[in-house]
Amino acid sequence: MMKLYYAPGACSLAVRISLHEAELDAEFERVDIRTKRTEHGDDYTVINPKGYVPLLVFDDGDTVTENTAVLDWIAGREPRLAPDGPLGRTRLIEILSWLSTELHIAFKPLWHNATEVEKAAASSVVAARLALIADTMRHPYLFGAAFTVADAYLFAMLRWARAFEVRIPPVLLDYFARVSERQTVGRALAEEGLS
Ligand SMILES: N[C@@H](CCC(=O)N[C@@H](CS)C(=O)NCC(=O)O)C(=O)O
Repeated sequence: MMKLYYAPGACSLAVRISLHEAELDAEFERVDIRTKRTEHGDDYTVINPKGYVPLLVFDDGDTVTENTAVLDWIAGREPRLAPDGPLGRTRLIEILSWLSTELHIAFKPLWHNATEVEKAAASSVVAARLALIADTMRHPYLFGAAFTVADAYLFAMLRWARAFEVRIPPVLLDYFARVSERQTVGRALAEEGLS
């Protein structure tokens, strides 16, 4: 069976939600991203030299890292989870790339040992990028009526924005509440011991 290496509440939560949305079975192995040990006591840097979650391992042992690639693979298996239309897959990569290289990266000082000044600066960068997405998103989900893997990624990051008390536009707070109500999201949160 496929295996996802994850850390509770990390960006790998987006992958767990998306696997559930796609009804793909997987096992899940927890990684302590500080000590780089897995729940079975293995050295994670041997399994994934990047040291990051998510890592998806297929039945044949082949692996995929990077949220953009992993989420796009899931959307390839379950096209309902990508926007439709001739540019659907391109639009998906466009937003996943932005979520990863612009939004996700902007949180890094909040997670790590940064000064208060650096954290305040990071918080306003995150807030500005959330405002941009609030202005450009369709409703009720990022691409309109259908929930996609990009929504799972944004949801995981909105959890962090709330925890770090970043300013979140009201439209995204409503969106967060809506996504939270999905059965797959409730299941994923419960599986990671989160509420
Ligand atoms: N470029 C990677 C980044 C993944 C990433 O930042 N993962 C975080 C958790 S959200 C992590 O594993 N951090 C461990 C560390 O910083 O050492 C991706 O897009 O998948």
